[in-house]
Amino acid sequence: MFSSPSYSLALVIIFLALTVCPSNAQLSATFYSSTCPNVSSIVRNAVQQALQSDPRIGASLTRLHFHDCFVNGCDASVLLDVGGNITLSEKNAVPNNNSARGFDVVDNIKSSIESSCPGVVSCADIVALAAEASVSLGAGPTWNVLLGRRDGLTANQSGANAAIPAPTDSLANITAKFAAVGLNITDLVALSGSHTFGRAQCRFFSNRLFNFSGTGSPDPTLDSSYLATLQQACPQGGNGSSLNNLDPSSPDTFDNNYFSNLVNNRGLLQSDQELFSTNGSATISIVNNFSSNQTAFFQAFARSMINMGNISPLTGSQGEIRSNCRKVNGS
Ligand code: HEM
Ligand SMILES: *[C@@H]1O[C@H](CO)[C@@H](O)[C@H](O)[C@H]1NC(C)=O
Ligand SMILES: *[C@@H]1O[C@H](CO)[C@@H](O)[C@H](O)[C@H]1NC(C)=O
Ligand SMILES: *[C@@H]1O[C@H](CO)[C@@H](O)[C@H](O)[C@H]1NC(C)=O
Ligand SMILES: *[C@@H]1O[C@H](CO)[C@@H](O)[C@H](O)[C@H]1NC(C)=O
Ligand SMILES: *[C@@H]1O[C@H](CO)[C@@H](O)[C@H](O)[C@H]1NC(C)=O
Ligand SMILES: *[C@@H]1O[C@H](CO)[C@@H](O)[C@H](O)[C@H]1NC(C)=O
Ligand SMILES: *[C@@H]1O[C@H](CO)[C@@H](O)[C@H](O)[C@H]1NC(C)=O
Ligand SMILES: *[C@@H]1O[C@H](CO)[C@@H](O)[C@H](O)[C@H]1NC(C)=O
Ligand SMILES: *[C@@H]1O[C@H](CO)[C@@H](O)[C@H](O)[C@H]1NC(C)=O
Ligand SMILES: *[C@@H]1O[C@H](CO)[C@@H](O)[C@H](O)[C@H]1NC(C)=O
Ligand SMILES: CC(=O)N[C@H]1CO[C@H](CO)[C@@H](O)[C@@H]1O
Repeated sequence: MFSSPSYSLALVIIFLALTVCPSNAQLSATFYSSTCPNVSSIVRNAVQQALQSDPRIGASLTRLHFHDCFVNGCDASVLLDVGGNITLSEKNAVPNNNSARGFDVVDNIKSSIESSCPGVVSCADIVALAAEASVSLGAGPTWNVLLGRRDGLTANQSGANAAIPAPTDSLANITAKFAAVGLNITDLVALSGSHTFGRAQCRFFSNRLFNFSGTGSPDPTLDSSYLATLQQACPQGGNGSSLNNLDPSSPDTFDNNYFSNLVNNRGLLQSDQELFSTNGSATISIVNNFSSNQTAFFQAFARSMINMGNISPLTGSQGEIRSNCRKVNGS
């Protein structure tokens, strides 16, 4: 029975299914080595050029990859505009509306890639490559970006509202949102280190400054001189869109100062400070490690970016390669 032809045939079919079935395909660092060998340098050059007129853009592109991957996987769903079948875009979801940026730079990168290697590189891979280039050009770590993602055909606005953590979420809530996409607290702490560059609008942390959780007082975990600075920058009734450096000590550099800030009670967002100030939390020792050892942070960050980039990619014949990152093909 074990040597019957039908049993052997079944084994061959199972083997073929495991080998070629698209849903089992893995991302690979060499995915474009024959179809677009220069893709990484095209992306890197475009990001470098964009940084010359906008020193914040690297941070914005890094955040786009996060907001893409947490919603229906890393499928460039965050890039889709309203139009065709897309009625509720992720761009208009609460975490992104008037906040996510870098879409025009992604378009520029896409058009340079199309002129070298038309129709082969996905928008989801462009965002992953742009995040790595941004961190690396900001003096942070480098890593080999795994590639081969394909672009989704849908956007999920309610999913974006539910899955992307809010800055006022408790640490337990944020930990649960990371766990929901297969990321643990080491990933959470390392990836939160992205807040070593970029800006945040007053409206995302003003709840901490005057009447925190209805207590009538500011967030007690906020250093008093930093509090005074922030109260001045973001007065009650002031402009909630005013921008503040997430890491005032080195606003555009990717380093481990974010973690020293946390240890000094100078985290900007509630979600940042919670990593260090939640009594008894296992995140505290990870913050201490990264604040005292930038090499450890860089190593963990690179690994966690790869973990995040692996969230439910579309591969093989799933999805498509968009020709315009803002639209599903044919719409
Ligand atoms: C842990 C939960 C997180 C929360 C609650 C959170 C929340 C926020 C908020 C509210 C802002 C300010 C946006 C604005 O003012 O328009 C921001 C900025 C930013 N976030 Fe996060 N974030 C989190 C994790 C992450 C992760 C995992 C990454 C990347 C891997 C990331 C990368 C960034 C970057 C680079 C910026 C600056 C963007 C810019 O200047 O355009 N964040 N984040
Ligand atoms: C790759 O692109 C860079 C800059 O865009 C260029 O300097 C280099 O010559 C290109 N290499 C190839 C093999 O096309
Ligand atoms: C997004 O922000 C604009 C203001 O720029 C506002 O008019 C619109 O209602 C917001 N969209 C959603 C879905 O909240
Ligand atoms: C939208 O995103 C949410 C949260 O990640 C998820 O639970 C839901 O299945 C997604 N919906 C679709 C239609 O993909
Ligand atoms: C998180 O996952 C990584 C693997 O990516 C593992 O090395 C690490 O020990 C895990 N951390 C925790 C706190 O479980
Ligand atoms: C703080 O907020 C609470 C509830 O939102 C409110 O009842 C209280 O009056 C506020 N206190 C001050 C000093 O504004
Ligand atoms: C609020 O601040 C933003 C960002 O600095 C600026 O673009 C906007 O014009 C300001 N709005 C008002 C009403 O001052
Ligand atoms: C955490 O512990 C410190 C010192 O024991 C205490 O002052 C603080 O109130 C506690 N914080 C919370 C949120 O329980
Ligand atoms: C810093 O972290 C790196 C990487 O994890 C490790 O090899 C090194 O021993 C650490 N340095 C110190 C002083 O702990
Ligand atoms: C610090 O972090 C690095 C990188 O994740 C890890 O290898 C090392 O074991 C950690 N060290 C301590 C003391 O937690
Ligand atoms: C739009 O949705 C309809 C119905 O679900 C589908 O038949 C059509 O192929 C979709 N169009 C595009 C461009 O995705
Ligand atoms: C661990 C956890 O997920 N806690 C809470 C997150 O927030 C919702 C409300 O938005 C609570 O119902 C959860 O229990």
